[in-house]
Amino acid sequence: MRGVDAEQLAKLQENPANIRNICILAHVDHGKTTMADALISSNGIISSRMAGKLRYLDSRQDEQLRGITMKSSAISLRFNQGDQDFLINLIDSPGHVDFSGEVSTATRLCDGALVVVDVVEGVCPQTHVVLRQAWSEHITPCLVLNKIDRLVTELKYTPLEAHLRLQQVLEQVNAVVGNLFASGVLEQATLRDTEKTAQVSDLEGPRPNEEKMVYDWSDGLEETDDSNIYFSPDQGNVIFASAIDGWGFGIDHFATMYAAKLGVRVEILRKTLWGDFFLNGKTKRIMKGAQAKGKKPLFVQFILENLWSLYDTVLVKRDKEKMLKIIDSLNLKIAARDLRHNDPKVHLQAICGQWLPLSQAVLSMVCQKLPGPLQVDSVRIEKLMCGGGRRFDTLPPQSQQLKSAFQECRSEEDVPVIVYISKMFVIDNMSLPRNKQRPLGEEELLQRREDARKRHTLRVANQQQDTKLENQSEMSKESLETGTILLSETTSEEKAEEEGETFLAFARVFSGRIRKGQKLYVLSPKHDPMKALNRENGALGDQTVNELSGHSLTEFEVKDLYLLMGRELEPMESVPAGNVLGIGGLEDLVLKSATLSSTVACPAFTSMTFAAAPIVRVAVEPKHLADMPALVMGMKLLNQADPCVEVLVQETGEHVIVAAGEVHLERCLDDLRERFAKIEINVSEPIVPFRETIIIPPKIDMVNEAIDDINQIQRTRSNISELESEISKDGSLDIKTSNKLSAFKLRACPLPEEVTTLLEENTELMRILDQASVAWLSSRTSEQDTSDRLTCEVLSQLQEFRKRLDAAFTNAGKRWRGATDQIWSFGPKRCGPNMLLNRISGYKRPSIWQCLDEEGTVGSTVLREFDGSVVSGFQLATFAGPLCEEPMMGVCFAIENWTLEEQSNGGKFFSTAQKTGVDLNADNQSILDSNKGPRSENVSVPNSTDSEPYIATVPLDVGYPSPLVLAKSPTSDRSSPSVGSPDVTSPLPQFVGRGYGPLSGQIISTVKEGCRIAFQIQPQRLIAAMYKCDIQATADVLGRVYGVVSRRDGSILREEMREGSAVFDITATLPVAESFGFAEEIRKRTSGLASPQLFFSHWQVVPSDPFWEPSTEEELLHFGDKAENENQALKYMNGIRRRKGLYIDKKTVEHAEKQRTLSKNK
Ligand SMILES: Nc1nc2c(ncn2[C@@H]2O[C@H](COP(=O)(O)OP(=O)(O)OP(=O)(O)O)[C@@H](O)[C@H]2O)c(=O)[nH]1
Ligand SMILES: [Mg+2]
Repeated sequence: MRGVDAEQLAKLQENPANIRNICILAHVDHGKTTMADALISSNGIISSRMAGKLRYLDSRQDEQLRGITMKSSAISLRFNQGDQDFLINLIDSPGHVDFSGEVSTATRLCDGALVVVDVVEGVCPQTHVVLRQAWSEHITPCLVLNKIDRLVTELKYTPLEAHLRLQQVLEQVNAVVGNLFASGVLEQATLRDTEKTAQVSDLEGPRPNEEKMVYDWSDGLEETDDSNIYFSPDQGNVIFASAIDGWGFGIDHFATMYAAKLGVRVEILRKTLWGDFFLNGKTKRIMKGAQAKGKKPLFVQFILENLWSLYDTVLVKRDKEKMLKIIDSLNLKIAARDLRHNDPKVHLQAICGQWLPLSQAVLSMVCQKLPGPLQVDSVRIEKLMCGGGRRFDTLPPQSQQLKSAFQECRSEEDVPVIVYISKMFVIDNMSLPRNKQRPLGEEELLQRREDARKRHTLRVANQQQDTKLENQSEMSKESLETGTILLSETTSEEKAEEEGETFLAFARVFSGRIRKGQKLYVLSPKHDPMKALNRENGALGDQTVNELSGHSLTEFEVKDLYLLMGRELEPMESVPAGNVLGIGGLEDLVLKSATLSSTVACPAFTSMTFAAAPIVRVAVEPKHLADMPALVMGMKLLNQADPCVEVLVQETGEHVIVAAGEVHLERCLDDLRERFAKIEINVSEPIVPFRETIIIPPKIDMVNEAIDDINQIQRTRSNISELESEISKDGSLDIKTSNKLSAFKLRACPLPEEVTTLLEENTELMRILDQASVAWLSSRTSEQDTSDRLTCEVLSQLQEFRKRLDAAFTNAGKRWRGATDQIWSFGPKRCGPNMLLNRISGYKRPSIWQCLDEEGTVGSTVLREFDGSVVSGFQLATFAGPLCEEPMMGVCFAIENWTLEEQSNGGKFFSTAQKTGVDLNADNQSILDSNKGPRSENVSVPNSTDSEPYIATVPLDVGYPSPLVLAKSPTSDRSSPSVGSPDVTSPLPQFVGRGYGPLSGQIISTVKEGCRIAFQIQPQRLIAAMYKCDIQATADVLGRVYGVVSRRDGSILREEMREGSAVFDITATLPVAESFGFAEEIRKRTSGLASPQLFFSHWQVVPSDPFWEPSTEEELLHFGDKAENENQALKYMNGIRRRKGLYIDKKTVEHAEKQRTLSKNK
C-alpha cells in the first residue's frame, strides 16, 4: 500500500526549503539501485521484503536481465523528520562506464549527491569519475560506505580488521576529494593572480612582482579552509551501511544512544566514536591512543562488535534463542511471519531493518547535510548561465538579474520561469497516466453497475424482437456494419496510441512555476540574450518571436507535466521552482537538452560535460531495403533518446551509430530494433578509429639488427601524383600548382611527443584560440573589439597553453626553437593534433597568438593572399591521411618556401611572395576602403605590372568568417567548402590560371597533395586507440585473465594485491580494435569471477610498419618471404581500406597457375 499520494507530494513541492534534489553516484555494482530500493520502500511504494530484490528503478527488461542500470531515473519520496516533512527527489544513476553520460544528466539537475562505495572493492575508477563530476557541477556529496556485511560474511574480518578497512576506504575517498580540492584552489589562485596582474598592469604598467621568478604553487592552498570538504563520520556526512540487508547508521545514532547509557555528552561521543579513542574501564573515561595502547577503539567496542555478534548469532550459529533475546533487548517487534521463516537472512533483514533502518539514516543525513534549492551556490549559477568561457558580467543586465531569481527559487506568477532539460527519454504509451486504468470511486462503480443493468435489459428486449429484425431492410444492415467498422477503427487507433512511444523531457524548474497551457521559449545553445533583447526592444513583441523562431528560440505551449515516480508518472497541473519533473510534447523541439524560459533574457545553460566520449562505431543497414525510411526515422529517435549516442551519415552514405562502449552499443542496437525502427537490421563489424602518423626513421629492423640505410624515398616515388614535384635528398619536397603560378617547398616531420600530447589535451582551447584569432583579425578591419568577451580564466589558460607549448618545443631540441611563434594553423578542423609551421623566410604573417597580446605589442601583420588556401590544403591533408584515409596525428608540416607568381596581362608571371602582402597595421585604412568596392585604388603593389591590383583581397577559406573577406574577392574559389563571399558568381578571367581553375583552389589541392607526399616520404605508422582496463580477479583465475589479455595484444601495466584479501587489482591496456567480446570472454573464462571495465585512455603507435617486407637476410631467415601474418599494422590498414572501398595491394589468389594445372590434370 502506498504511503504517500501525488497530492501530498504536490503540496510538498511548494516549500523549497524542505526539498532535496539528490542523485546516487558510484562505480558499477556498488549498490546504488539496491539502496534506492530501501529508500523507496520507506514510502510504501514497494514492500520492505522486496527491497534489494526488485531493483525498482531498473525498469527496463535488459537492466533487470543484466543486473546493471543503464539510464538514470527519478522518484519523489516523502520523509518525515520531527515536525517537518521533506520532499526528496531522488535520481538513481548508472555506474557502468559506458553510461557515464547519464550521470552527467543526473548531476545537472541535483544539488547534492550520495556517493556509494563498496567497502570491499574500495575506490574504483568510476568512483573517481563521479566524484570529479560532482565537483565540477558544484554539487555537495555525502558518502555511503556500503556492503559492510561482506566484511563479516565473505572476508570474515574481525571487528577490528573491519574498522581498519573502513578507515582505509575513507582515506582513499578523501584523497580523491583532496586532489580535486587542491587543483580547484590552484586554478582559482592562478586566476586571481592573472586578474591581479592584469589590473595592475592596466594601472601602472610594470608588474609588481616581476622579481619573484619562482611561482609558489602551494600559494593559497594553506589559507583556504578545507575542513568541510572531506568526508568524516563525526561531521555526519558518512553512513555505514549494508543496502542488501537494509541497515545503515551514522555516528549520530549511536552517539545519542550511548550518551544516555554512559552518561557522556552527545557532542563528545560524536567526536570520539570514530577515531583513535577508547574507553578506560577503570576511570570510565574516554581516552586517546587506542591503537598505541592496543585497546579497542570505541567504534569497534560499541558498534561493530554488536553488529558482528548479531550476524554471528543469526546467520552462522542460527541460535534462535539468543536471537530472540537480542530482539527483546533492542526492543524490536518482529512479525511472527518473519520469525517463522526458514531463511536466516530474512530474520537478519527483519531485525536490522527495524533496528538501524537504512532509509532513516540516509534520508536524515540528506535533509541535514545536503543543500536544498534555496542554497544553490552562486558560482554554480554563474557557471550554468555562461557557456563557452564567457564572463558573467558580459551578459546583459536583464540576464544578470536572473541570478537572484535562481537564488530565491520563488514560484509566484511574476517570477520568470527557467527550466533546464538535461535529457529526453522514452516511455511506452501504456505507462502514460491517461492510458492507465485508474481505480474507480464508489459513485463511478454504482453508475457502471446501473449502466450494465440497463444494457442487459436492452439485450433481452432485443432478443425478443429478433424475429422482427430478420425482415429488416438491407440499408439498416449496412449502417449497422459501418457502425461496427467505425467502432473497430477507433479501437485500433486506441491500440496504436497505446503501443507507441512518447518522449518526455527530464527537467528541473530552477525558477518560477511551469504550468500547463503556459507559453515558454525553447532556447537553443546559440541563443544570445543580448541579440534577442535588442530585437525585442526594437520591434513589436510578436514579430520578434517570429523573426527569431527557428534560429535560436522557439515558442511553445506547455502540454503535459508529470511527477516522475520511477516506473510511474503522475500528471500535474503545475510544478513550482526547485523540483524535478517530466515534460511532454517537446519531442519536435528539443533534441537532447535545452533551456526553457519565459524570458528571452535568459541565456542558454552551459552544455554538460561527458566523461566518456563515444568511440565504438558501427554501420547499420536495414535487412530489407524498403525499410530504409524506418531505419532513418529510428536512428533519429535513438539519437534523441540517449544523451551519449551519436548517429551520423558518413560521406559514403553509411548510417553510423557511435556509442561509448560495447554494452552501450548493444543497448542502442536493441532499442533500434525493438523500439524505434522496429525492423530487422544488419550491423557491420565495429569501426574502430585509427590515426596516421610518421616517426623518426627506426635504427633497428624487425630482428633487432641495425639498419644501414633504408631509402624510404624510393617507395613513395611511384605514388607521386601528376603534380610537378621533386623530392630532395634532405627529405623536403618541392611542388608546384598545375598552372605553375605558385610553388611550395615543404617538409613533414613528427611532432615531439610532448607537443602532441599537449595539443591533444587542449582541443577546446585551440578552438577558442582559432575563433579569437579570427575575431582579432576581423576586429582589425571592422574596429570592434571582440577579445574582451573571453574570460580571464580562458585568457590565462591560453597563455599557459602557449607557455607549455613553448617549453615542450624547447625541450625537444634546437630545431624546434621558436616553433610556437611560427604556428600557422592546427589541423584537422583547425584544432587537431597536427601543426602547420610557417618557415618561409620572407613571410611574417600575423601570429595566431596575437589576439592574446596587449594592444601595441603587435608585431608584423602582413597577411599574404591565399594564406587561407594554404591552411585549407593543410586541413584537408590532415583530415584524411594517405595510409587509409584516417585523420593524422602528431605530424608537423613546415612550409619553407612559397612563391606566388603574379600574372600580367600578357600572360607573363613574375613576383615573389613578399610583394603580394597586405600590411594590416600600416594599411588598415586602405583595407577598410577596399571593403567598399571590389578593387581599391589606394592599395598598390610595388613592382606590379598589372593595372588591376588584386592584393587588397584576402580570400580565406575553410572556417574564416565572412568579415575577414575584405572585398568581394575575384579570386574566391567556389569549390572550397565555405568561402566567405557567396555573391561572387564567377572568377574574373585574369585570375583563372590558364584553364586550370581558380588559383586558390589549385593552391588548396597542391598543399594537400604536397603534405601527403611529404608524409609518405617519412616512415609511416598507424596509431591505435587504446582502452585502459581495470580488472579485479582472485588469485586462482589470474592466469586465465592474463591469457585473454595477451591474446588480444594487451599489456599489463600494474598488478596489486589488495591488502588482506586474495583479490588482485589489475590495470592493463588493450587496443580498442581487439576489445570486442573481451569483457564477455574474461567473464566466461573466469566463470564470472572477474569483470573488466574498459574506458578510452590514449592513442598508441602500432610499432610495426604497414609497408614492411622482409628485406635483409636475417629478416628473410626469420620471417620467410611472406610475413604478412606478422604485420599487425598492415592487417589494420587493409581492414580499413577494404571497408572504405580503397585499393588494397594484396594478391587474392596465391597460386593461380598451380590451381589451373591441377584442374587440367584431372
Ligand atoms: N553483499 C551485499 N551485496 C549488495 C549490497 N548492496 C548491493 N549488493 C549487491 O550488489 C549487486 C549490485 O547491486 P546494484 O544495486 O544493482 O548496484 P548498482 O550500483 O545499482 O549497479 P549499476 O547500476 O549497474 O551501476 C547486486 O547483486 C546486489 O544484490 C550489500 O550491501 N551487500
Ligand atoms: Mg543500479
